[in-house]
Amino acid sequence: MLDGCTPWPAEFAVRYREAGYWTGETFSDFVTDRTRRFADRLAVVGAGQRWTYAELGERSAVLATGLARLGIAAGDRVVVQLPNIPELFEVVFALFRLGALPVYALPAHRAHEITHLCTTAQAKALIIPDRHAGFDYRTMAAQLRHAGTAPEHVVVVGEPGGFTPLAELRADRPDPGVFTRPEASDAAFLQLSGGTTGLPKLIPRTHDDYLYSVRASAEICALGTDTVYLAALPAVHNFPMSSPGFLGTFHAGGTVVLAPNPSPDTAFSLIETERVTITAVVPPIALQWLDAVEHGSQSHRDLSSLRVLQVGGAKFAPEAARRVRPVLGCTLQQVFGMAEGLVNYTRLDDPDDIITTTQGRPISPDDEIRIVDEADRPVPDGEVGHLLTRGPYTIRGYYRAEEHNATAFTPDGFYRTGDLVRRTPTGHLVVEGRAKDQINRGGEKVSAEEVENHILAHPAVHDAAVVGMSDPYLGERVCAYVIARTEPPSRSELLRFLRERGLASYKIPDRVEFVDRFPVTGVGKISRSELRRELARRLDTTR
Ligand code: OOB
Repeated sequence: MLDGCTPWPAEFAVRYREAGYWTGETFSDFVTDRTRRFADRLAVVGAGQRWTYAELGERSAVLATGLARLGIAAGDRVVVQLPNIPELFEVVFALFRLGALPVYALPAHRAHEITHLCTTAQAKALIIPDRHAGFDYRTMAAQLRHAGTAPEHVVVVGEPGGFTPLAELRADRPDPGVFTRPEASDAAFLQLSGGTTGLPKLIPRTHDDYLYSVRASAEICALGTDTVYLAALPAVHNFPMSSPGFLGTFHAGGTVVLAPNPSPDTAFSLIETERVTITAVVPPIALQWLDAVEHGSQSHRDLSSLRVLQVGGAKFAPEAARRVRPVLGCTLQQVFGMAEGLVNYTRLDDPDDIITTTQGRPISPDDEIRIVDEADRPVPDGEVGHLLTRGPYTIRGYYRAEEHNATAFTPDGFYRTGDLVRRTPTGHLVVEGRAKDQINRGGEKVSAEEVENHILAHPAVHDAAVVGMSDPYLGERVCAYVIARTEPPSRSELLRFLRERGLASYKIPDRVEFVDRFPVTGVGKISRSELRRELARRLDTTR
């Protein structure tokens, strides 16, 4: 196994193989098999291009040959930072054919994060676009070069600006002699942790474990050759990649449509013209979509092909969840997952109240769920506690992070998710917040999520984010950031509204800030850590 990874103990590996979860299929097998099996079907639509599976297969074979000539070999790590363009799949499939490991970086990452990824992964190459969303990635790469932290090769999709153009690596003819089939039990790529603070940690996922989650997700989401999946979020994130995402769609022989951004305008026009059947968004985007249909600008769009809207990545408030079916005319599927492994889905045939009030249940019968108190003791059934998990597609350790692993995992291999959850009698999980997001107001615990849900119920409110602000007397107080729809309600009106909903007085925000937008992470989740920092700055200047 790749140095710096933690394998599953042998008895677990045996069990997961015997149960049929780990089949021995590798990503190089996946590429060869699916591009042949579905050869004539449409695989990818994006950036003005339409590729069949056969074309995707051929392109990746040709590029693999060129990458091999450049010196990329089995086991090498390559940081892939590409937006939602078809070349992303050409590159990733080429790397899979070589047995090289993509390290997935979000388009929103900048020199700071990319340096960290390149150094930690000891990457052989970095693959970037020329420009995207107003940012020049070549300038960033030049900065890395200057600092001596750039990998040996920098490959650019588009105008190379002094680096290696991807176009030049497309060999005349593919040479299957360079293709390498790795071990299915070895790491296939490095995914990033979704942490909203600090630098992302690297997550080694094996062929065996990840392909199991892809197959099982495709089945849960009922994907088939008629599936048209819209990648509206950055495709390299775990959610649009495998839950069931583009890999689930390729597994099933469907079509992946790439959206350059998830705005209602862009996404709805693609849904309409490509007859999209399923897509995935984070809650702030879901709210934008709901508002665009309900209050105007996009109400004329034909979204009738859409069967499933997946919402995940952060808590989707029940108040908002209930609007999905009436407004968009499709089934909501809540997805509570993490790049480290465990993914929960509400099932497509779950009753509406489960779909709108829970974050789903695990993929696998062998996903072990423990809900514990501060001392790792199980809490009584139905009560809120810290979620620990272990299973056939949840990692046993981060990449090259021995020290961190000692606290991020229990001695018997459970991953400490940092999430506070409770389990319903039906086995569904309800996320009550991040342990870190709980506000401790003089000993009274306030769940940011709960207060946000109440604020969202106000008709003039578009979105809300609640964070703790430090306080000399109580330790912390409650601050609500609110985006209003048009006319913001007055503070006193909003607070009265919350009291009338029967919210305990210690949960009523001590401070309300109206803003136009929230700071977000690379995948578009609200960044509470940035909000907290912003609040600290504000408090500092008003003191
Ligand atoms: C997904 O993955 P990451 O790695 O970016 O973030 C994982 C964390 C979870 O530990 C949890 O704190 C939060 O994001 N989260 C949710 C959630 N889905 C993720 N919190 C509340 N409700 C949800 N539905 O975000 C991710 C990976 C695969 C599929 C979906 C999301």
